Amino acid sequence: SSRLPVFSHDEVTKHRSLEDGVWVTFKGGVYDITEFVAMHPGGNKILLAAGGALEPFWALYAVHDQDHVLEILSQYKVGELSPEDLKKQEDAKSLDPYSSDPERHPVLRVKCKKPFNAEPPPEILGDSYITPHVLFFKRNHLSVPQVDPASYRLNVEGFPGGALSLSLEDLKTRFPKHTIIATMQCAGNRRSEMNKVKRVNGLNWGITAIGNAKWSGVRLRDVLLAAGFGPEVAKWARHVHFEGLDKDVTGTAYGTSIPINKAISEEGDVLLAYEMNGEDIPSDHGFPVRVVVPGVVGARSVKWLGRIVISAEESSSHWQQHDYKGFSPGTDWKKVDPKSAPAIQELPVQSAITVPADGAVIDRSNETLTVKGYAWSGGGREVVRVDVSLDGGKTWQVAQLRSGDEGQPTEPSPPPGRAWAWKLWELTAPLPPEAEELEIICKAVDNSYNVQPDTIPPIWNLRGLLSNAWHRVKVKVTE
Ligand code: HEM
Ligand code: MTE
Ligand code: MO
Repeated sequence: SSRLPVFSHDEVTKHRSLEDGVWVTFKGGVYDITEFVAMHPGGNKILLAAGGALEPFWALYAVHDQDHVLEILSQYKVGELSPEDLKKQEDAKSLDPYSSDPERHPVLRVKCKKPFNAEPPPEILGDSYITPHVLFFKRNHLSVPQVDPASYRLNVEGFPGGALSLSLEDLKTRFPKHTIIATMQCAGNRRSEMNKVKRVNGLNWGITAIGNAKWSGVRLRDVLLAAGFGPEVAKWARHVHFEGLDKDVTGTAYGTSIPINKAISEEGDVLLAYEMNGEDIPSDHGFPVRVVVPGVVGARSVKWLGRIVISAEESSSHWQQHDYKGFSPGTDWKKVDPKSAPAIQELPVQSAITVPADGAVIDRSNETLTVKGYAWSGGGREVVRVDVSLDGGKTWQVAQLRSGDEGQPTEPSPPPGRAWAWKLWELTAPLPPEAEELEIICKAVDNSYNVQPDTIPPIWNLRGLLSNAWHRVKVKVTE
């Protein structure tokens, strides 16, 4: 049998660049991943492991703890690590950076433990207009930082007059408190449906990487004005960068940016929030201060906010420049050029069915069927209608929309262009006679008359983002 060569740790460390080749070790195997570097969904970070062990990095990014990742790695095996060096590596196993992450509710469906990513069951999400924080989806790229509220400082930088440093107390006392109800949706919500059409890379979110909360804090606009925003700064300022206090192995913080017009506009309602649903922001959602950019993809609502920088340029971070962009269905990992697409900001119109669940069985003795769900659109566009079909799209009925809990007073209509919150919807209709299986579909229309695409293939993209085709569930009807 053909035995692979044995390499020492010293030999492996010589291969740590694209010129000298990129080698890594994993569980005693040696891999030459030079060719894979450009195709890596996590970007250039992969080079951090060059010339050494993957384990400490994959402990931080446990998204790699999946069979398909190991399959990719196995294609690049070139040898074995010497047994002495393997033992040294095992002795040096690093501490778990996630040991201080908070407790989470057991009802959440966990997509990835480290970093923690989870979403609630659909039938529970659809039960409340305001999503309780324990049920609100959690999307963390890194471990949750422990922030001491007493020593917390928010640094606001990039202004000609110098930086502004604000304590939590400063934020709460020096600026007016502002509250909005806003829906937050991850760019990867409903990725699993795209994944079924053709494999995509990313957390396999169902339909509930979305939630609606009441956020209170100060307007970003007020803080920018206090830091020196005025006509002079407006001449060159184009973007506002946000940096979290969560840092990766290189000390790089989670970071991203939004356009200045959204940040500074009174109608933009961008918040530096210190409360979620009337309580201190929970640690998973950004304690003590997070950005809430309503109408915009969740990725821009930076949690554990440490730094704001006003700039002529977009953020240069991985999450602004490489991730969270949309591509053509024809673009694959070999062809993709991140510079060719703009960063996702406002999201397209979305809706999904939370009840009944796909595969549910309905008793024929029920004369009516109730279908429920959520609908939302980005950019402050209001959902004006949700159409529901019980027969795979042949006929349609209009669902009832609501902005509040069942039987409770509803929230007043938002001012034009500031519809940040979702609507819950419901349709009760006679159970179609005779049908043994129903294909239930929903689709929403916003006030720009934007509609959802009917199928996924024309919007499929390699990262599985912006998945907003008609939502379809199949149910069985039994005697
Ligand atoms: C994501 C493969 C090394 C950081 C991914 C994904 C794959 C992959 C397939 C997408 C997984 C999914 O979402 O389904 C690999 C292979 C590696 C490697 C084969 C080694 C040969 C590394 C290293 C780092 C890293 C060393 C960090 C230092 C990341 C990050 C993501 C990622 C940050 C994106 C996670 C997100 O969605 O935010 N990698 N990876 N990877 N990888 Fe790697
Ligand atoms: N902010 C920091 N600092 N770190 C993160 O990993 N994740 C972003 C955003 N803000 C993230 C962050 C992404 S991709 C989303 S979808 C939302 O937070 C999720 O917010 P939630 O966990 O409160 O639901
Ligand atoms: Mo996200």
